[in-house]
Amino acid sequence: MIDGFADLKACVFDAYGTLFDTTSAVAPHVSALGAKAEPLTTLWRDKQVQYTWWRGLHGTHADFLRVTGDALDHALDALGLAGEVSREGLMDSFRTLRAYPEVPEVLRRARSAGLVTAVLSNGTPDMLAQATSAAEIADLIDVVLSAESVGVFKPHPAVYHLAVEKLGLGRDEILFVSSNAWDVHAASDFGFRVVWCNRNAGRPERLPGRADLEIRDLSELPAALVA
Ligand code: LAC
Repeated sequence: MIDGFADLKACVFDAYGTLFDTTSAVAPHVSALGAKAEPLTTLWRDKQVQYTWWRGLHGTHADFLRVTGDALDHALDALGLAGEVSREGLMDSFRTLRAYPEVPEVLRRARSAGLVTAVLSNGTPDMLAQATSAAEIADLIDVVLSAESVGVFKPHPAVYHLAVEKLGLGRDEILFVSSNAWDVHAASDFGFRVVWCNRNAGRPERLPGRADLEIRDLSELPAALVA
């Protein structure tokens, strides 16, 4: 077991990119998008994350559904796709993303290891309810926490504090799991134990905090949770 993992009480997952495959939003529309499917996937996600940061720094919060739609509109415009593909179809797909295949088993194994399972995400409560239900994992998650409760997005510390407050645990009793490197660094700097699910073989950011453990996909997580 990793140093410090014996005291863990909860396993808290980021949602988008970690439990849910954001590339699956564009997948049903590939025939309409052709070669622009991949650039759309990347630009949409990049702008979505950038817009959350902009809103946080500028102090002008809007919920994650609005930010996701704004990011999509920018990406469709930038790629010359406005009017060429169904915006509403793409937004519907984002609301019902597929979970990565290993997710249900990993949630079950985290529970068997005695941990509370939770999600801590920028997504709105409605988006998270819809996504967990569509992916049939809602019953495997004990607590769903949305940044909407604090009106600011990650990596603001108020969002990580929400988990401490709602779970009633110390920072070092929480294991936070994210695929997003910037989220990993922030959660670690906040005081959580952190696993980086580094699906795309990214290099570490030059930011405060560090992953306690780096894995390639979530199927490697259960082994780290048992002695
Ligand atoms: C989330 C984004 C950051 O679920 O992936 O909060």
